[in-house]
Amino acid sequence: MEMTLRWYGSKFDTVTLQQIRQIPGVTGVITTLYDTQPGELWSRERIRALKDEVEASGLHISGIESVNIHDDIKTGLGKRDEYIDNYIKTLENLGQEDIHMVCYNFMPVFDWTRTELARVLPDGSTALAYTQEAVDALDPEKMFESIAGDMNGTVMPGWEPERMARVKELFALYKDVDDEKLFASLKYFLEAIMPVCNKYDINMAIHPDDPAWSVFGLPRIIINEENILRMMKMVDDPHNGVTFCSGSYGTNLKNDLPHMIRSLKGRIHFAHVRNLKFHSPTNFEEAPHISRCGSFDMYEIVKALYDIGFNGPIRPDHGRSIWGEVAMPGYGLYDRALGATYIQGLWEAIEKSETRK
Ligand code: DNO
Repeated sequence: MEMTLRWYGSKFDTVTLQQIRQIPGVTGVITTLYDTQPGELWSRERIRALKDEVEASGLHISGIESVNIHDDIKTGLGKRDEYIDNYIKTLENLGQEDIHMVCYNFMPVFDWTRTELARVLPDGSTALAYTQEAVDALDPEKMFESIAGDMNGTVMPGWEPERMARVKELFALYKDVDDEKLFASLKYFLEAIMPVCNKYDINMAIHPDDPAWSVFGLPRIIINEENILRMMKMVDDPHNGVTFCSGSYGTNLKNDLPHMIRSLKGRIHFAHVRNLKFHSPTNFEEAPHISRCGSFDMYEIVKALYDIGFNGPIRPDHGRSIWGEVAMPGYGLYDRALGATYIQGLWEAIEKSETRK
């Protein structure tokens, strides 16, 4: 595995490449052209400029999170073929710049959903949190407004104000889209892009829906083992793989995370590792990474990744806000740096105990 950190680019991130470079063991960043819109073609020049900037700091680009998918592709409507062509050309440009992993998601309307961005924990730190009760009580059109005040002036991925201004229109687009239709759109998209992925050896890593169930009555398909295996079989190519995100699949306590990792051997191209603490099955917060602070056995998660020979990029996921840091919720420096060193500690211990047997 390679330890990485997500970075949104110098115009958007409160964390600098120089700071990331000083986190022990982190050698790469997972980044994006954050100001591009879904459906837009990424030029080779812009990709190269991003790459040059990252490399000048002594790091490298380990993958992209995300090249977002236009809603016409997800719904199968409108200009989907045009947007797929742009996606293919973007992948080609990434491949030519030697970038080989792309994370994306197929969630309708909302990307990941949290109902609180700054729940205060007993130690005074704050964390992102979710309660189903809050979602059920909310008019979906008010979702953005309800959390916007806690974004610390940042633009959060999937919650871009321009996108949220169109929320009503977006809901209307998905009116006739159910799980089957979404699966069919995903298949159509994957079949179209696999040739370019094969040509440039680009691993596509679909991100799970977070939380891993339907919100606001919208279809959600990347939620459990059965559905991911279905997705991988319907376009059976090793480049069609997943981002294993413990914090997203883990929202549903029925998902057995180490077991899922083992069943996805060879197809996990990217890993997000984070812990959650549950107060009830539908009320949880994003806890510090270490096992004793949350509900997951992080040793078992990392051990499963080790056992399947996972060798892709891995990153700590959302961190709490600690030590007074003001950053994009979930994406400050300090708690994620602690997460990165903790995961590496687990990995080293597992590796040594396995190889010295
Ligand atoms: C949230 C992230 C997601 C993820 C996208 C991938 O913090 O995990 O926004 O990056 O769903 O496309």
